Amino acid sequence: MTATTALRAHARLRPLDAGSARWASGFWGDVHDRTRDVTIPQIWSSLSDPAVSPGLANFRIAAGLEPGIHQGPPFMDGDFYKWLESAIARLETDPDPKLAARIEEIASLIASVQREDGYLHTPTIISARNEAPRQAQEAGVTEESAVALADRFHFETYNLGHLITAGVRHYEVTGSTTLLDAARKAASFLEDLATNKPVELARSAICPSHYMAVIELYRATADERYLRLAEAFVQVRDEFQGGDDNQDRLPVREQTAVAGHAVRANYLYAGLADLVVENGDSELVEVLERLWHDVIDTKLYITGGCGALYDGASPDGSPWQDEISRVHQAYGRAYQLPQTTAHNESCANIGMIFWSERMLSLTGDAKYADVIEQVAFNSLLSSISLAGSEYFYTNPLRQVRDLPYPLRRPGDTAIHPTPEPPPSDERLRESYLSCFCCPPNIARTLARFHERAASLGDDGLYLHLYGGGRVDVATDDGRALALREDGDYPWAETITWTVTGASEGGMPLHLRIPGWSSGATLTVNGEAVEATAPGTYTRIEREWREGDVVELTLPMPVRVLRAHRLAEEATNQVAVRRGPVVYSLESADLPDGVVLEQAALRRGASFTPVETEVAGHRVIALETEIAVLPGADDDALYGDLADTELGAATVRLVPYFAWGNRGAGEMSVWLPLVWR
Ligand code: FUB
Ligand code: ZN
Repeated sequence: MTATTALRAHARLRPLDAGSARWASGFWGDVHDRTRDVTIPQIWSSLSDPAVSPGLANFRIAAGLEPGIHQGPPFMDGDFYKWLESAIARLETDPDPKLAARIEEIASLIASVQREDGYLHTPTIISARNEAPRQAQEAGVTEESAVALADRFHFETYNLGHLITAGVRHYEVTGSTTLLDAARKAASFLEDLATNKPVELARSAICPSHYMAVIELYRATADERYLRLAEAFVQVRDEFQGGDDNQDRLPVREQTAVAGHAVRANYLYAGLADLVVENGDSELVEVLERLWHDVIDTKLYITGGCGALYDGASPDGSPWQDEISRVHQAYGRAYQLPQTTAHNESCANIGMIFWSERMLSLTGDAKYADVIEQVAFNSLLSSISLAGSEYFYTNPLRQVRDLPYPLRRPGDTAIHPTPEPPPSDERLRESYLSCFCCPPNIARTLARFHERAASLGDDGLYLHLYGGGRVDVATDDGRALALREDGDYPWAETITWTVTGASEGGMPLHLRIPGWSSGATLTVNGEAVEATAPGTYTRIEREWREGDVVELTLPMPVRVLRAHRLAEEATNQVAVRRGPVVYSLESADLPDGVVLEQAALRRGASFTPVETEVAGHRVIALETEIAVLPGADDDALYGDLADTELGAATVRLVPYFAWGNRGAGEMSVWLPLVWR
């Protein structure tokens, strides 16, 4: 297979489809299998069971197949399409005729609900079907749910965006045009808005999945209308004045700092990066690089989490009160990185992968792949249980007992209330969340995760992520290269690629030397090749022969990391990382009688990687001796320090992504450090 499309005029690197790059073994191979066998079916069992979720029922009611009213949040349609996208991805990697038939049936159901003008939003359509407008008129009240784009928090464009993406993927994978036709109609609806109702379009661009979507439609159809539509999205946005919560207080090109809802921000900038890959708008590239660095240099958690705040106000510190508005699930100030109350919505972390992979495609700069890896091994995987069937909405860096205030859970809003949130200190992953945006987002991201493994540039094959891949690529000039990756990354330091097929003429191979690494070594058929600096790609150019072996060793000493002086909540604390994996200490691994805040790492203590199981799943833990600090006698806000000796205990730190799989308990990524 070759790269997926001839478009992407300004891309340095082009993505590969599942026929060209796959996770086939090892760490990501296991995640792939789990996504296929557990996550995708588990989410379907929720969405298709009206006793659990209105996801499917809303479409059936909208189609007139059963009576009822719309239930769930207004973005439930979009979340249903995201599951569909994950199931379509599964068809691509692991064909399944029964699933293919079910997807086609669902596609027909969706298409049957769509209005002739392309609009599709089940709350409105159900309301119209139930004659709510007429009843409301008779009662003399306004029935908003029956009016398209009446309220920006109806999330119509978000829903249409995900419909378009699912339609494109369905077509690309199966050749069926059922959902693609619906996608085209949806794009026509958006086109009409751009022309005739630009304010409504700009106002309703919340969580703008449609920016990415119309570029995908452009790539699938090569129809320039959709590229023009993406450009119109930016233009109408820039003429509209909203607030920082939705990144529309300032025109995009004037933005210098990322603020507001982190999912919305990351989706917007990912969509703009997609646009730039097509139109080469160099001013926009600069804006995106500046904004990306604002996040990475000052706002990204060590786990790759995005969006520090449950709630805040923005712009920060403005002397003009009228200018300030509420933001939620949002990026905070530079270095404002609370731990227990870190919001870090799973969708936001995924959004950072989307944004970074597009920047990587645009520039070929390995720093973007570094961030994709950082998010992937930490905050992406933390958002799903090791079993693959429970999900987090928020991904904090610390979990403490007896928290005296509630942390709002997904769904605890006027739009979609959750009746009885569990205590904040028993935050555990759940199999169903009433605000269901994250689980199917996790599913589609993992089901398509092979797309981040490798890509093709004019100058050869680039391998970005390691963990059990297989690559088989060909270029238009007839050169081909196939590789099998073996190893136990991220647990083991050495990754081996064996050439399983090669054409005459060779194809340069570029291996990413991660930014976190130091002292990487590389051999080809046992002969040393110089590895380039961390944060670059090492290019290997030769005439490949079947059976050639490339071996990359990335030393993984355990690193003890500090935070910036302004990251106050991490003052005098450290975090532990080995390779790309960030570790955490859980109360389940503390001796009896020792509580989390008593645990301190020791400067100079050794950390021994040990193979262990967390909830029956193999991980590499780090064994170390900690200092046990004196505990507090009571819960007074302030008190004298106890005059006792430091204790000691041997504990195991577990990968952050594995925390919370052993029942309720405490956890922290950042820990105090004592000099012994
Ligand atoms: O926009 C859809 C979802 O709504 C987002 O992912 C969540 O953050 C919630 O605000
Ligand atoms: Zn979400």
